Amino acid sequence: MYRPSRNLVTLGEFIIERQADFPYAKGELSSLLSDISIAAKIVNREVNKAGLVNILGEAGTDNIQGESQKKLDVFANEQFLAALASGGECAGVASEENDDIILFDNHSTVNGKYVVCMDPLDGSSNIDVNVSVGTIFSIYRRKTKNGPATVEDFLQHGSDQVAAGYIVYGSSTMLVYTTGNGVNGFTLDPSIGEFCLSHPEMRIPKKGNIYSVNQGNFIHFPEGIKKYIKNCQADDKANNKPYTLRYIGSLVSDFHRNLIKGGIYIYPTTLNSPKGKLRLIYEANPMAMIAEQAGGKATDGYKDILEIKPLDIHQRVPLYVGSESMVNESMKFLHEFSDENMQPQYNAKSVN
Ligand code: P6P
Repeated sequence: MYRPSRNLVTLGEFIIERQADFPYAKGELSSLLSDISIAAKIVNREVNKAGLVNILGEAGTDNIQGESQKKLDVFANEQFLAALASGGECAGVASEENDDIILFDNHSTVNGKYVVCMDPLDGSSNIDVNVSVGTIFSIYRRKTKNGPATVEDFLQHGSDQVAAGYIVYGSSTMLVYTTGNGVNGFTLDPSIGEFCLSHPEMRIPKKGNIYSVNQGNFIHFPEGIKKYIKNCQADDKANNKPYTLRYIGSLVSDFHRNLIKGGIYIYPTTLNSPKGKLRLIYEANPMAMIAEQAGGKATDGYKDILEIKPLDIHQRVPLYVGSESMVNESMKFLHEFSDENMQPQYNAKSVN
């Protein structure tokens, strides 16, 4: 009986291996995940030379090959849309870069079984200062059966996601995803151009000592979050405090570090973001699915993110995500010290 001698498992091999988790799937989800990984490799190549591109000319000008240069987030969006359109499994995309849903009208994709919500390049303002950025994606089976997808296909509860993941373009490039059977991380090996399994069965520590929040907004935070942050800073060695503040302004990177080390990421309501800043369907929901699948928790401060019914594809929500005990502790402070009226109300009138 042949036994492979190498212990390297590529993303493609892993997806095929795990296909058995989906008894009725005929490989469509596997193929869709592979389409995303191809676009990720192309985006990675451009992100890694972004500085060079800036030297060669500003976005909007022509590069030495005479191609018009695009802002990297527009470029990233185009790569993922192209890969998903040609892959044939995806009927449409809701993207941070597009006001409305993008429907693929070539025959194979109009009947594609899935739709994708994505933030093609989250944290892109960090590109010019060489700080890690990321792509976030969320996959649903369509609710509509034939013909073009409709916006209802994209406004499903996060608990209905069939897969969620992110790519972090950092010191190394990693793809982390879940299909509801745990979380696995793959590191891109540029020498072979493959994502290779490097972090099998990722679990977030129940407790951590890292909190990630933009303290510049402190005076506009709910009273309970002000008190929670002060509690994180307390001189309380018995409870491993003061915690460490780590916030780099890139959700994917802050989330990824906290997933590995334990910690909490908070973007609460603020004066400038009364509904929170993060977007429900292509930032909060995928991160919430990953967090829960890794043993963590994700809420809007009151309600599980995955239980919120989206009303608009660009709807914002407050986000508390990470180690379960830290999310619970932050919510205890929020409920005890904040005005109940601060609780997010989800109605069609104002969602953004
Ligand atoms: P602020 C990036 O724009 C982003 O959506 C997240 O990646 C990041 O965590 C957050 O916004 C940063 O927002 O207001 O702290 O600059």
